[in-house]
Amino acid sequence: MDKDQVAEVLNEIGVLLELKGENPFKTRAYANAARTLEGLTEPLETLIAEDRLGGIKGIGEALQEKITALVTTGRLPYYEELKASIPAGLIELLQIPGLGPKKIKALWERLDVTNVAQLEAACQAGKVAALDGFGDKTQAKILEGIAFKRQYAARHLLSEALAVAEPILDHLRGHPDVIRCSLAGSVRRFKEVIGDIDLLASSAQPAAVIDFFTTQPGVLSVSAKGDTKASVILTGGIQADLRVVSDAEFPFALAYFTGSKEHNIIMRQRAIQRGLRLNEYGLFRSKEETRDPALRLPCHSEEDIFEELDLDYVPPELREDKGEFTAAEKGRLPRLIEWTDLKGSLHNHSNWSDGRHTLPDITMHMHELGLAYWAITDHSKSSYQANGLDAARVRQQLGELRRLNEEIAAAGNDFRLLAGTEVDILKDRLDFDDDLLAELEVVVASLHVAGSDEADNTKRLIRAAQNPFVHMLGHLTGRLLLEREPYKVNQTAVIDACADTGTWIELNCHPMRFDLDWRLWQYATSKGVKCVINCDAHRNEHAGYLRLGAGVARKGWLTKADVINTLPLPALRQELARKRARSKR
Ligand code: DGT
Ligand code: CA
Ligand code: CA
Ligand code: ZN
Repeated sequence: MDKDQVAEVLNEIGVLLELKGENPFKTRAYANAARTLEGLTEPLETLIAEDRLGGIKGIGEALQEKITALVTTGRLPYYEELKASIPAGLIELLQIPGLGPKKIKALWERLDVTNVAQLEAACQAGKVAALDGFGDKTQAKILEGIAFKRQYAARHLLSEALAVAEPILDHLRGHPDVIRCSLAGSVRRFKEVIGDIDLLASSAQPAAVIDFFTTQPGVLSVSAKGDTKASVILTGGIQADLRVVSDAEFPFALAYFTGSKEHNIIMRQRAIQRGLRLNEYGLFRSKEETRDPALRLPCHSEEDIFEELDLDYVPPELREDKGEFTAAEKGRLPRLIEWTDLKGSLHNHSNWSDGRHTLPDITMHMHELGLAYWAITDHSKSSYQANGLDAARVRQQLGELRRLNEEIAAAGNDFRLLAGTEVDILKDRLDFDDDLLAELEVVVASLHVAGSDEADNTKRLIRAAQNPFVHMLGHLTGRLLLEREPYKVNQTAVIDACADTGTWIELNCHPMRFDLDWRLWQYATSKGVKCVINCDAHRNEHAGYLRLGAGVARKGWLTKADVINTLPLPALRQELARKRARSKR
């Protein structure tokens, strides 16, 4: 264990002792020792090796023994026994704002409360207010704290995190004391669902930057604030952490706090293999843990760190220990797609089904965005709750789209609407006949009402892929992140069927979907399956999902060549014709 981890254990021991009602001097000694350790400039390993722990003020014999055990073995039986002697739920109560060890001890002893649920029930029954030293006000505050905790402990959509983090990042960038700053953590890695937001800045005036951060608009409350780091809760209940480091440390801290943990572990091992040490403070010419600037290799960017470890630069999205090291060693990392490579979206809705905007509105908006094409794929008739179109209305819409395209062409513009459908995959057939599908330029097939049987769902999707008029499968698993589990389906079997039939698979970039999942794209492309990054837009604003979708596609190792809607219109039309031509042969 390093000293921060040891300090954390000591702090926790202090709290546990307080919960047990130990005398305050003893409990405070642990908290003090923890603080002392955090302030040390030398690694604990060195102090122990040279037998100098005892020379540090406030660290007596008993503490020396415990610290040594933690550093050398990573374990401390005393701590483990202490922890086991207290209900786990009590420790969790400590995270509720306004509840300290003393109050928790009283609740435990007098009301037999040992977890959040029991505490909530006791508050609602008015039992907490009746206790000596509590009262109505405290009880109300505890209930508020429980609600708050529940909200921010949750996980959040990437899109929501970006929406609150990016403005703050922009403000930080504009602050005169900020030299460099960046997102870090899972948000920088573009995980579809995130725990908290991590921000990193470099500055010679960290305290000023921290003050600025904690007073940003959108900060609901400040959970922790020190000289170089702070945690706040933002609108929507998302926690954000900012760390401020020196500019020399910035690249190392950025690499460290970007993670993932799994990726970091391999990076650290590679450093050790080269007789170096890598941590959040630097890459050091040292065989043991250190943060001594004199031993630090001069890396000015993350690129330099990777180079020192004989690796090509690994983009943040790929830092999941899913093959990036093998590829980066051999110079075989893919050149990832950029969102500006995308020329349009092939799965979108209009007010003809459940979309918001009219066809002329959509035309104007997407043309103005600089896109080359936009497919209208409204729902088919079985999706009656989404106002799905029957065959007659599809043909009527087709006429309207032709007329709009003629207008666009007459005005000398190259932008085009593409006529399509999102046809429902029913139990034993598609919602439209092949004759109608053959009249449409773009056909997306989606399973909207799945059954509970995996084999059956899989069979339905495979049959859809086998239809020569179906270009692509939409949102393959139907998942809604943080809301609805994917339906049961053998995804690799469906991918194999798409490979066999020349069917594309959508990466639906609605922020609750990102379906097909990024973890499966390496498999899909290895089979030769192409991706289509689709907005599934129901409003014009949803065109912005393309940027998110491209980020998630990068996470799936996708290149421009893997993605159909990077093609300009003439080439796209050729590709759209390919599967149909193949079935005629
Ligand atoms: P999240 O917030 O749950 O979505 O995921 P992350 O990856 O943002 O995780 P977080 O916020 O706990 O920490 C940010 C990064 O800091 C993480 O990706 C890697 C680094 N990190 C944090 N704790 C550790 C650790 O104990 N060991 C290592 N190697 N890295 C860590
Ligand atoms: Ca995080
Ligand atoms: Ca964090
Ligand atoms: Zn749709």
